[in-house]
Amino acid sequence: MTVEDLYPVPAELAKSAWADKANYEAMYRASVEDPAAFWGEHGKRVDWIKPYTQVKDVSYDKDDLHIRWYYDGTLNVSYNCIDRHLETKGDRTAIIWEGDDPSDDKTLTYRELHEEVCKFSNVLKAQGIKKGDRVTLYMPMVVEAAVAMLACARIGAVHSIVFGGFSPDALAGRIRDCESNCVITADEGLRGGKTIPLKENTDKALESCPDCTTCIVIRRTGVETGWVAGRDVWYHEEMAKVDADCPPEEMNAEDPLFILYTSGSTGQPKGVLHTTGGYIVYAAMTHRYVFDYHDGDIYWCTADVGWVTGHSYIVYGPLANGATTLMFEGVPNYPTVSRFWEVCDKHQVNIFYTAPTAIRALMRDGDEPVRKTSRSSLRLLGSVGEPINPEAWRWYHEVVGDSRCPIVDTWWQTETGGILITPLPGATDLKPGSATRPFFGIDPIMVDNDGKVLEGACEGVLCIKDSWPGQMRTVYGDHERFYQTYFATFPGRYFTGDGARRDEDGYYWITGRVDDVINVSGHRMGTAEVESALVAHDKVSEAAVVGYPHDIKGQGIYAYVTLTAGVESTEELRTELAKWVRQEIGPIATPDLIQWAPGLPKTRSGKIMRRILRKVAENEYGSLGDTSTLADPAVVDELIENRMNR
Ligand code: 6R9
Repeated sequence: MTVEDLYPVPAELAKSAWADKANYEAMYRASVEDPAAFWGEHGKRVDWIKPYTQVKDVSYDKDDLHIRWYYDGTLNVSYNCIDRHLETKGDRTAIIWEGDDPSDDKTLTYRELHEEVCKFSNVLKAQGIKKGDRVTLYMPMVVEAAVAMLACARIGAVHSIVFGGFSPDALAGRIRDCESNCVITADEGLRGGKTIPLKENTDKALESCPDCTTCIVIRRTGVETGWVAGRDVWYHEEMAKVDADCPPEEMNAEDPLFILYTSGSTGQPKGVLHTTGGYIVYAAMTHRYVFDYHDGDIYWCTADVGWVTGHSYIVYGPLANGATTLMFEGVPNYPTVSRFWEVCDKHQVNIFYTAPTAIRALMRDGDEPVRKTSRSSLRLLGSVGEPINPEAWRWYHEVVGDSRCPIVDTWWQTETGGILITPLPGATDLKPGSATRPFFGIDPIMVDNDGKVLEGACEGVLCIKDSWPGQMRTVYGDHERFYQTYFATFPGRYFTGDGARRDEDGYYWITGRVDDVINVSGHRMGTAEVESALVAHDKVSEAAVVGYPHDIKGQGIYAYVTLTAGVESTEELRTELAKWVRQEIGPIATPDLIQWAPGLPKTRSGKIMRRILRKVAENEYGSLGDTSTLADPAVVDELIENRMNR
């Protein structure tokens, strides 16, 4: 590590930040030495109806797996995100909404947000939605998405957001898995000037969801849509019928707040379940410290509310802190590639949080589209979703941040609820490409494949030793799968699925997934999901999917396809299969490269050797390693001969 590679904390920032180096060290030590005392204290960041007397009760044992925080306390998340700010910040902007079209924007104060949320809570109640019911949201990035989330939280319903890019089938599967009785959607979504037929997709999905009997529709573009009488209602019509009086429901700290489906290495997506008390404490505290949020700051996270980043760092964390949070409907390159920076100038954004894939894409267009904007309001930059390569980090730092703004590279997962490894801007010297150090209460441990704990500088699999309040509580409806996925591999620890390197300064460098999960533009995709979509096509007999390095997306999707006997391998079929996967799962799962593979490399026991497929996809077939256990080694030569990524 050369000296130039260290970006020290700016002295001014160390003075004004919530934590400087000494604070971080002292608080971190306290947090891991006595977690119950530490979190007992910080639980007071939120308002409780009945204060907790118990802080932590956790066991990772197979027969007794349970995670409980603040479990005898009661509270309401919507109250914490809205009502408690009304007295001092009622007229402060809670949400700045920036539409897809630059001329389309609006703001909501905390008081206005309160009124909307109370009214929509009453709409939900009028539709028969009760505490504990699961409500699916399939929505564009409109203010109503945040309103719907908070209204669910207010009445104790459990929301499950399905990203608007998912297909009708994917939506239906998620509605059925959590037995949701209500879906909230919009006529259409609007992104980058293109429409997304959300209501039409919902109609298709609901054909196979007989128990989902209510569909609330937001009018976004005004297009004509299908209508099922008795099931479909307009958001604006129902809102006109209710009053704005809706006291928040008293929830136990361990009552469910939301379910969010995410991809794993095997089978169907998992419904990650988060609960109320620990989640909101953790989201609020990480938002405050990681983004060094101070009253009055304008904060913008460019994620979609369909992903966990949108949950914790557009809606719950910022609003719990009384922040001004910006919601953006559009995309980075519409109408021009300067859009992000123009929005920063227009709304005087101070803190900007985005994904490496966006940075890499914008970097390709050069410095000028960035330089021509001011960005002088920016103070801090953030990155999330995948490892940020040092080249993109430096460009983000020098060009976007004018070498003035620290970058917080935040590592975390849907399962973790909030950020676990990250710099704190006033406390952590930065190294481009490293997520740096653990947040308070997080005790990372590195293990080798045999579960042996590694000390000092090392490379291995990243596990977390103890629990933290924002941790997921179960896989919805499948507690056994929760155990198997996260606690069976290295008993007694949370297994993250990520590989990492720890350097001599104790900094973590996340190297990527060690399981069959790939990360495409920061979106998690299980290779098994894409494979099962492919084999569902009648011309496909077998498929194997791997990731390969992609300049913009981080990883691209590379599919090896064995066709059914007698089917001809044509270019048309290639296009047809790509389209098929798009339809089955959604655009984010579209294979980038499809290679016809008359045979796949298998062991004698019939297991596909993915290691080989990855190497060929990476165009690194010179280092295939041991192929002697293959049933038919000749398959490999054929694969290399016809490789797609040259
Ligand atoms: C928040 C989110 C989780 C996976 C995670 C890891 C990758 C996320 C990262 C990162 C390196 C970072 N990941 N942030 N890798 N550096 N700063 O993205 O959640 O969609 O569940 O994805 O994303 O591989 O395991 P999720």
